Amino acid sequence: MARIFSGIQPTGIATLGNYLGALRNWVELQQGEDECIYCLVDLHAITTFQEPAALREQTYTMAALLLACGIKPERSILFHQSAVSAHARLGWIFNCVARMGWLNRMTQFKDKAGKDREAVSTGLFVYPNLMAADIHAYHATKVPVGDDQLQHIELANDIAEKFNHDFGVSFFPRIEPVILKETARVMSLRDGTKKMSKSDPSDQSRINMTDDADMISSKIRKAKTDPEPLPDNLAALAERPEARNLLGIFAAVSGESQEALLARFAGGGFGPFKSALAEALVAHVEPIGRRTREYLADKAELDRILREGARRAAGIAGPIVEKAERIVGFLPGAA
Ligand code: AQP
Repeated sequence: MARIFSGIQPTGIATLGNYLGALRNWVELQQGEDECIYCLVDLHAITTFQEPAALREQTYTMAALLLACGIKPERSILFHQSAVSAHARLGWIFNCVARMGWLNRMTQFKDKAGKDREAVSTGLFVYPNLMAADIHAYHATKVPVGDDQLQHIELANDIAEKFNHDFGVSFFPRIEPVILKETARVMSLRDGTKKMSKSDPSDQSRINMTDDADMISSKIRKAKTDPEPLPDNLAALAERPEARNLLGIFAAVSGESQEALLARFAGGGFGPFKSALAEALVAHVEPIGRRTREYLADKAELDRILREGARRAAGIAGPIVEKAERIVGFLPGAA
């Protein structure tokens, strides 16, 4: 049995991108024999400013959404990161192991900081060290990720290797990224070259997993496309990112292949295609939104689930991080 770790930032409402790229795979992984640990990474969330009341609400909503997607708390460990101090403790040790040069190469930092590198938080820069700590604190060896996260997994392995080498131990194992068959990269509805993001300033750029039927239909109707009719083959979509994105979404939520969908809609404009897509999306997303609202109506139960998850998570990570602290040379603290 291996241990799987994955996290999501409570920086907004999970989008269709988060769902197709991560959450539905998390649910599937629960069916296997590996132990699954799923974390609401609120420490990561504050690397960009979060209004405190909003952060609290977003954390509850994300917990409710994961449950609504099918995460079973009796099967998987579900908790919020700040509740388990092992993450921050190991994150600090890793800040002292990772090298500036390594972090300078991280493309996600470059993307998120943009031209304003001097003004972003130092937390955003060391984000990958904390991500490495999240995984290594559990000796997790499998991490389901999208292709955008592969560089961070490589860095987590470099950090573990340097730690092991510097202290003459073989304490942290190698991590294998789990690339799931259809780790779809879902793009913005406004710009097919930009990833769909829960913190994009434009709500029209994304489908939130809590959007109702009218909202989903309206966003798809207004989604950017081009004036050409739909072609009869995939190769012809190479230079049409918005059309390719909508087709990818349609295939992912309907279970039909992209080729079969093109065969059905080739030669026509986007009108009928978008109506059928909206219908498929509503059938998929609306029940999840409804269940999310049901879970959200009982915050005491969400608190109970998260507290129990944190207790189990701390039971695994606590002893591992304590051992790392002894390896580093820290004296034991309070029992
Ligand atoms: N558009 C996407 N398509 C496919 N997968 C995606 N993921 C995110 N966006 C897409 C996957 O969702 C998981 C959790 O992501 P995260 O919350 O840790 O951070 P992120 O990747 O930065 O996601 P967002 O939505 O863009 O958040 P913000 O706006 O806060 O930065 C990851 O496995 C990710 O691959």
